[in-house]
Amino acid sequence: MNAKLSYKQGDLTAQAVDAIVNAANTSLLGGGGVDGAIHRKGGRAILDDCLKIVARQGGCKVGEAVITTAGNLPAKHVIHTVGPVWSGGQKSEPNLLRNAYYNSLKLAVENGLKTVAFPNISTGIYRFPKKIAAKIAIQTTNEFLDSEEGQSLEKVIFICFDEENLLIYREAFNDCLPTQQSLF
Ligand code: AR6
Repeated sequence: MNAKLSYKQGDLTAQAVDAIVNAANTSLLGGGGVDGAIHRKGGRAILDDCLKIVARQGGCKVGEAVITTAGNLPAKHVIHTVGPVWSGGQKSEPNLLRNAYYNSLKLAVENGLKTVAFPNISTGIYRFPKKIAAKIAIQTTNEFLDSEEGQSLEKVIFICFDEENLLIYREAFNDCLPTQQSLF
């Protein structure tokens, strides 16, 4: 496991990082879950930026990502990505979830950001099985941090909100020591 990668239980909207990632929907106009919390606490400025993006490109496709201000939140930016709705696993859901993590990280790097916090995308209202989602999230992010294009990132953290995700991430991280420690 890359040493820049970590997890903790908490509220994504309270994280003072360069970017928090929103589990948005294709309309970019807000919704429930973590999306609702981000817009509620971040204020109107986030929606105004989203509306500009909608006018320009008509929303955000599943697996893609866009960036806005974070308004009143302690983070500097919000990266909005759209995870897939789980409908059995035969509709490219794993690939689309991978794309959501990858494109969010890529956008962070393109904007010169160093610290990023993710929620457990698609595992709430979109019903993606939490264990599979965690495996995809950790693997995609770990590979990105190890790759050439991820070198400028300093910290990526998964914010687990519900107890079930926290336990899943704890187990996954306990199984894989940070790469620096595993040398000994
Ligand atoms: N901080 C961190 N994680 C949170 C928070 C929070 N404040 N609140 C919820 N979660 P969900 P999805 C966790 O439903 O499944 C919206 O209506 C939650 O426990 O927010 O990708 C959008 O507009 C879960 O583990 O997102 C879309 O329509 C994780 O965030 C749709 O929901 C994701 O749950 C997206 O569904």
